Amino acid sequence: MLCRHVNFAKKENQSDWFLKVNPNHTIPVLVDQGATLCDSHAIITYMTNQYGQNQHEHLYPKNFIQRAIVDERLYFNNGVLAVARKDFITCIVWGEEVAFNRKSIELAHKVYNFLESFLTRRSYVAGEYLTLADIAINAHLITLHKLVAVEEER
Ligand SMILES: N[C@@H](CCC(=O)N[C@@H](CS)C(=O)NCC(=O)O)C(=O)O
Repeated sequence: MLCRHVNFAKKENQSDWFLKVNPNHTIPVLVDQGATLCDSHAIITYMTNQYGQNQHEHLYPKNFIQRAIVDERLYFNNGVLAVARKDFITCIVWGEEVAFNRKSIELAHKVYNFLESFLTRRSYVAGEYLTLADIAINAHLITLHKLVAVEEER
């Protein structure tokens, strides 16, 4: 496997070579078996299906309903959590002068309430085992937490 670092500081994701790979100029990107995947959720589910060993099956269960629950959380991560942390990325990572949007802060609290409702009943966001949903949500949560701190106790 060949890994290539994309230098955001030099806006390499806007360069000609990268735009040929992903016209949407986002990372991560995976090129495998002649196909290009430009979304982290598509990448991790594909990687687990294609290269995951049997002992890692719990990460993306084969059972249809359990898998649907993991998928639902992944869509939530992409469609809700990612939107809530957009201001953070724009301001901190891209250095743009944006005032944090009040609606994003409200959305962050809604996201935390939603996650809380899962985690009070279960140990992980999609059940009793660690799944791809926990890994994907954690990646967004650690940056959103910098904008709107998660309360340690309620
Ligand atoms: N839904 C995509 C979102 C990817 C995304 O927004 N990546 C950001 C970095 S965290 C990016 O590359 N932004 C650069 C840009 O939009 O130009 C995924 O999960 O892969």
